[in-house]
Amino acid sequence: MRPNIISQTDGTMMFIIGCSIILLLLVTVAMIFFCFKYSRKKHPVAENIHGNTTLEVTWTVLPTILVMIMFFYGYMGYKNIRDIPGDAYVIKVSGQMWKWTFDYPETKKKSDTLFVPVGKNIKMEIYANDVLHSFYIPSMRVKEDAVPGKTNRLWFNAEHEGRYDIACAEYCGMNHSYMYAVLMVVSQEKFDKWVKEVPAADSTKKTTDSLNTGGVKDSLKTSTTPVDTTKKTADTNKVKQTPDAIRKDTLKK
Ligand SMILES: [Cu+2]
Repeated sequence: MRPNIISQTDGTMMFIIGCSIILLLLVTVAMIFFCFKYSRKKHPVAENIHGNTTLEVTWTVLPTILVMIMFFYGYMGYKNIRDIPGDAYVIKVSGQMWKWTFDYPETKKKSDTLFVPVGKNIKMEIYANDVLHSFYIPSMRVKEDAVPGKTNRLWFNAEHEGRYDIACAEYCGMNHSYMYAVLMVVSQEKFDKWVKEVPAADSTKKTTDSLNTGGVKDSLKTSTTPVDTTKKTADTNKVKQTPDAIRKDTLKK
C-alpha cells in the first residue's frame, strides 16, 4: 500500500527541520567555543591556517549525502502526489471569483461544500472559470493551481472524519482572501446518502446558472440556495463570517 500524502509530507518536513536544528546547534556551539578558545587574550597574534584535506573532504561529502537524502524523500513524496491512484473517486472543482464549486460526475450533483468519504482515494479535477486560482486543502497537504483552459489534478485520502478548510492560494482579485470552502469528511454511508440527497436536475440548474453568468450578483443568488448541509453543522460564528456574508457587506458599500 502506498504511503498517505499527509504522513509522507510531514515526515519529510520533520526530517528537514530535524537536520536544520542539529546543524544550527552544532554551528552555534562551535562558534561560541571558538570565540573563547581563540579570543584576543589567549591569541594576541593571528595565525594563518593552511589546507586540511580530511576536513575539506568531510565537509563536502557529509552535506552532499545529507541533501541527497532530503532530495530522495522529497522526490518520493512528489512522485506519490503526482501518481494519482487509478481507483480514485473523481470530483470536479471549478474556481471562480470568489467561490469553489464541486461537481460529482457520477451523480451529476453540485455543491458549494466538498463532501468526501473517509479513507477513500479522491481525485480532484481542477478548473478555473475566470482567472488563476489555486485549490488548497492545508490539512490534506495538497495544493494545485486552477488555470483557465487547462485541467489540473490532485489526489488525497482523508484518514479522519471531520470538517476542514479549503482555501484559494493564488491572489485572484478583491475578495480572494474570503475565498474559502469547507471539506466535510464523512463515513461512506453518510456520503452515499448525501450524494443522492438533492434531485440532480435541480441542483445542477442552480449552479450552472451562476457558472454561465459568473458575476458576483449571481453567485450571491446561488449562495442562498440550500445546496448542502454544511451551514447546519458549522458553528454560529463561522456562519456569520462566511465569504458570502462578507461579500454582501462589500457590495453594499
Ligand atoms: Cu481564487
